[in-house]
Amino acid sequence: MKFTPARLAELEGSFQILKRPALDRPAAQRNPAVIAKVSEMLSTIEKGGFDAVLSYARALDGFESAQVELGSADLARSGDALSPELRAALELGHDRTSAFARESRSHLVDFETQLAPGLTTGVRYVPISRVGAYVPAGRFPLLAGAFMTVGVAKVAGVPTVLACTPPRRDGTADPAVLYSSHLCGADRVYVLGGVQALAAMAFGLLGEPSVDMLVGAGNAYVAEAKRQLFGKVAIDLLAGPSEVAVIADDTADPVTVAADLLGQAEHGTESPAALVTTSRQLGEAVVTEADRQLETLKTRDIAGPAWRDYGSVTWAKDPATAAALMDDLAPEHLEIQTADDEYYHNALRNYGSIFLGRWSTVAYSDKGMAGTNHVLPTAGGAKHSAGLSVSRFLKPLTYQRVERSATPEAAGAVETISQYEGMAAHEATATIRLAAYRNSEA
Ligand code: HSO
Ligand code: ZN
Repeated sequence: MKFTPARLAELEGSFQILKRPALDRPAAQRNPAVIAKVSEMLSTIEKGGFDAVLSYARALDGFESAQVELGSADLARSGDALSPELRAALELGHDRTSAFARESRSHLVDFETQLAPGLTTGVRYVPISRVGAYVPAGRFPLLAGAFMTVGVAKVAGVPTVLACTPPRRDGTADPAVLYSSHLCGADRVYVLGGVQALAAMAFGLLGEPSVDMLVGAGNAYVAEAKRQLFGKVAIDLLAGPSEVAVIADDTADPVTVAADLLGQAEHGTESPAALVTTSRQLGEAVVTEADRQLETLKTRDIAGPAWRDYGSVTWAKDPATAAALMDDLAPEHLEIQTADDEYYHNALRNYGSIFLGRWSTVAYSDKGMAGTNHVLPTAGGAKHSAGLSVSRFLKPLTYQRVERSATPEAAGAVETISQYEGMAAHEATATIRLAAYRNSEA
């Protein structure tokens, strides 16, 4: 998350950077070594099939003879290993994300319209048939991951949803990840990680036909594999390091703002966190407070370098400048903690998901409690894309029904256009209909 120099030049004199990131390199830069490694792995797996998948699993995950494919009975049993509190929390997250997805689904309504006499056109929403979800469990097992991908796909009506999640050191998957996949109705779950998992789903190496779409976040290798498989399959988006940004004014609490910035900085040492504030005093207090909180934070080895290298605090002279700066950053997550949150809600256009008011925090969405999806565009992708949602799993398929009465106008225009283009065969399809129209009764 970096301001673009042109935008900064435009706003010159209206802002001041109070804390600058230590590194200038964008966190989401693609790494040539990763690109080359992924490309080699994909072609090896495409040629070598499931054996190649297993040998990568062994080499990269130290995977031994654990069970790769889990059926619904194994998944259902995974809940037994969890505390009742954790089960209840996961059930709540699943209930809320599926309720939000169902409500979103209900607003995507098939329609039909008559554009001219005898010309009816319309849309039918049809789910993608086969989806493969990657449920990451790298440094942290992200337990709500399946809700956002598997669960939302199921609400969209996707008939077959496969999920892959990486093995732990002992070759088994995290039982809480499995339980959340079970709650979502995953059809099958495979204990497979990284590039080999995505390749196995995309090339149809799991005793199943290949999937039509790959979804879900992961590390740089996972993102690169999705990028290289795009075209063969659809993908949701290419997620880089998770990001957070906050707009706060003098009414905000520096302890809360600092905690929320560190909250996402914890994802990785390259996770950006940006504060834009109309109060210098608040900005300075957050810098002090973040350092203080880092002293005792258990994950300070990750959040500390992230905040040092990719953390920023910028003072803006007024709300309009703050909004312009933030729209330029286009952050994945955006919190608003001000006296007039709705001003920003109305003014801003570029963000993955917005959290309005001091009681809203990104972690609520991260863990499924807000119902919204946590698979969101990063690295400025919010300028052109929104996050994952039920609509992404539905194809708005169009249809048209043309009757005799619509023929003269449509066919005449098609003849004229086709003649100009030199497309004689196209022209003929209209001409024969025009002749049939003239020879038939109304
Ligand atoms: N912030 C991540 C999702 C997540 N964080 C889940 C914690 N758990 C991407 O939106
Ligand atoms: Zn998070």
